[in-house]
Amino acid sequence: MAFHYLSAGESHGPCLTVIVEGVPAGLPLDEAIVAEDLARRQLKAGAGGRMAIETDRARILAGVMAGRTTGAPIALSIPNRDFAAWQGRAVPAYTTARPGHADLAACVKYGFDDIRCSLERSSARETACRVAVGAIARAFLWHFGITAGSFVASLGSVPEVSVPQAEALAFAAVSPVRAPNTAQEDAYLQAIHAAKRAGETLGGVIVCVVEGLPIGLGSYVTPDRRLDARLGAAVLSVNAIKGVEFAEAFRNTELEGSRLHDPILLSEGQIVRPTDHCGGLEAGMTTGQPLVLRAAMKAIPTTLTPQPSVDFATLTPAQTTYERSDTCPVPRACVVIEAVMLIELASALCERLGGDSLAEMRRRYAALPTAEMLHLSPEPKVFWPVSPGQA
Ligand code: EPS
Repeated sequence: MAFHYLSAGESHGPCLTVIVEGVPAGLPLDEAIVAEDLARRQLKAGAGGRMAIETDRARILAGVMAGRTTGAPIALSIPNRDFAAWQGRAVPAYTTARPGHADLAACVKYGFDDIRCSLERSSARETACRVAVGAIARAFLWHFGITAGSFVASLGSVPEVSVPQAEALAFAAVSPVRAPNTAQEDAYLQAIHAAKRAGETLGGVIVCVVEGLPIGLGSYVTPDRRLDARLGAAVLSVNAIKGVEFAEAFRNTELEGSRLHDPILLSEGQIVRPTDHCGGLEAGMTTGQPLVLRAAMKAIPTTLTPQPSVDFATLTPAQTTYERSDTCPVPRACVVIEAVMLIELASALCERLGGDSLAEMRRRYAALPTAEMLHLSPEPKVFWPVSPGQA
């Protein structure tokens, strides 16, 4: 499978490690390319003290020679700077589970007597690995004119406003909270400030848009090849993501069929789709329109405000305790959503094209069929001849 990855590493261990296989040979790649996306994930607004400690930089340990991928597995390592502070330190046991986190189920499932054994891995620190792999996918897809952007559509109780998509993406790219415009940016910053003062956390809705996709990535023929299902699974695998829709799928249920679906029109010999209610996917395949995914991120469970729980050590009622966390990781999570989507799309493009090197794939890409090439001259056929047993 192309762009298949496996990460390892704890939040406060020495480093995070990720191996990605199936990246075609010949892709220009260096640590600076990966560093760009890692820096985009490290937005300070809404982040806790940890972001001031880390300056994520991935070392490329394998799979790249003379500035290009070789087609061999790529190994990356991202040091945890905070490791130094934890090294050799006796840490008090953590035995009161946080509602909404992995804590309770993980201790029961794995038999841990200290929640730290699960929280170190269930921490969103791991998303740095996904962003590093996403940077490789982004660099690959760039050669085919495929790009991604994202913005925070709503945050906490600040409602969504209507902003033209291109405007929202351009503004968000330089916004400290990835807001779609100035008014939303001010409102998000205020909401984060208020939540921090109140010892609370905030969720939000993230919109990710991928442009430049060819028609026909993914397939309808088997459930596992449906790109909507694959993208949905990828995005739902990100910490604290609880819901996914393509375009405004839930609101679109209010529209009747003939008003909902995007007309197929002919304009100067070109097949065009004037609207994108489907969010760029029909029957699990790309339509060639922008792919629009919306993800709901819940308010994260580590709150300064105590929550009712039970202390496992004494089996007595207890309030959750707090060491350090983010107030609102929604702006940072935008970059993670982009990454997991780009990884899935890079994989689907490799499947569509076949081939082992970027140069070979670019030649194949140029030869992909387009809608304008369709000239059907069907003849009557017997699709299901009567077999002898049925006669
Ligand atoms: C996280 C808690 C915080 C976050 C962390 C995710 O870390 P710490 O426990 O060290 O204060 O900052 O996110 C990252 C470290 C990161 O790189 O995104 C959690 O509990 O999930």
